[in-house]
Amino acid sequence: MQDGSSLRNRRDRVARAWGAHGPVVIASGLPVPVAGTDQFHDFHAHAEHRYLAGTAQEASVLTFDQREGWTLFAARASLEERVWSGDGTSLEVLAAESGIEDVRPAADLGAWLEARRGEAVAVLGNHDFTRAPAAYGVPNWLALETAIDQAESERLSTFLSEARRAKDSDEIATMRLAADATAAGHLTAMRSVRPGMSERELQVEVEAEFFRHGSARTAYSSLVGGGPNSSVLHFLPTARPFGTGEIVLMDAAAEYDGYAADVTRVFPAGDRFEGIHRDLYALVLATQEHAIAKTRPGKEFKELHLEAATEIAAGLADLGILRGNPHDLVESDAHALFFPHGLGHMLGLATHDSGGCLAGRAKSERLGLKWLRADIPLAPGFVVTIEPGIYFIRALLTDPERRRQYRDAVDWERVDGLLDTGGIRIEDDILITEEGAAVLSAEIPKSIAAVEELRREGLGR
Ligand SMILES: [Mn+2]
Repeated sequence: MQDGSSLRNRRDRVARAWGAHGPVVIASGLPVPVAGTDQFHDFHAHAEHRYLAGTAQEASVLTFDQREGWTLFAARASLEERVWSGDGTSLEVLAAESGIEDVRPAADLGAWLEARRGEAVAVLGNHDFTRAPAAYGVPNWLALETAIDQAESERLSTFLSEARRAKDSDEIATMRLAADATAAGHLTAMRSVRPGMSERELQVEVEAEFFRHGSARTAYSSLVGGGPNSSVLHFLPTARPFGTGEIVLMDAAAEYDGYAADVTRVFPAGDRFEGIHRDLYALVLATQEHAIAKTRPGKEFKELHLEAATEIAAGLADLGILRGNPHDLVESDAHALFFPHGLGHMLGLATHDSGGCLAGRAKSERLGLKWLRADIPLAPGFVVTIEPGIYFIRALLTDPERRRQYRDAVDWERVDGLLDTGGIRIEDDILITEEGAAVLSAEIPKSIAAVEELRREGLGR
């Protein structure tokens, strides 16, 4: 999706934001071995390298020098690697993909550093570069006596995180493809689930559909929890079968060309949301839709979070689970016993993308705010998730200390009867536009009527 000219614009924009500085080295990262085997973990190029180079090669280094501009140093396959893994991407192809004219073999990086002897270098990307320079083609690292400017490295990295907040048109197009593949997976999974099917079997259905739609891997480990397992915020699927009358929480998304989607849906294993599940689902959905409607440039994400928390507190009070005024309940973090995480986070080259906190803002230690991953005024081009939830988490709700602290704010007898309820989260990916917001994952049904219709269809009723 990225083309060379838009990558050149991106690099120019970042170089201007950086201002005056010495040479910069931005490493992609080295393959990470699986200890005790001859295997490697799935390679993830560092987002700073991928963002600026537009490529995701192992052991690659992008450099910048204000006099000479950008150079990409790429690892060349050894004879053994060519036999077992193939020749790898040619320098010509890398030049075309990155829009960088000056692409050289990694073995030339030492000479580039030698030519800058005595200048302090900023190191960005994967810092394994300074621990294993030989693996990047620089065996004579110590002899080069390269001085690394830590403060400058941090300054440039911070600027880069800020530059990456607003996505350019290529990035948005790629994120739409990630959302489309994700939608295909969710639709298939929501149709195919049935009582007796296991969490693992549903994971297979959703992921297969991502891959059929052009995704090379999932954006994160797919989370699938049935029944009480849905109350675990990040539950990895097991062989446990879904029971009749249970709900399923599925938080799963495709990665496309390095860009993540991040979507959660909850649906019945049967064809209807029943009882408390129906009430809680309606409350989470209304909260999510109101939050999306208020999402626009200039809106403070933390404010959006606190408004959603207040709506959840009011709804839980209406259901007789919390007691008191919703504003007081949020002030005392009582709502966070049921909604402990943040309303959402930045999304992009990482699922929890960089740049979520405005410089100078400290993270709160309050239960209701400590897991909030974004504290920033929204601006056009940002992509965030909006994902309120309500959970019955035993670790929080059976803790004697919390029961004392929130003695009057919670109807504990009622909570005792609901401990196996599970959890509900509804999550979409939101692009901030000039006028407001666009929901990238809008194709995936979430109204009770639409979800139940899909379930009836799936069960052939
Ligand atoms: Mn998320």
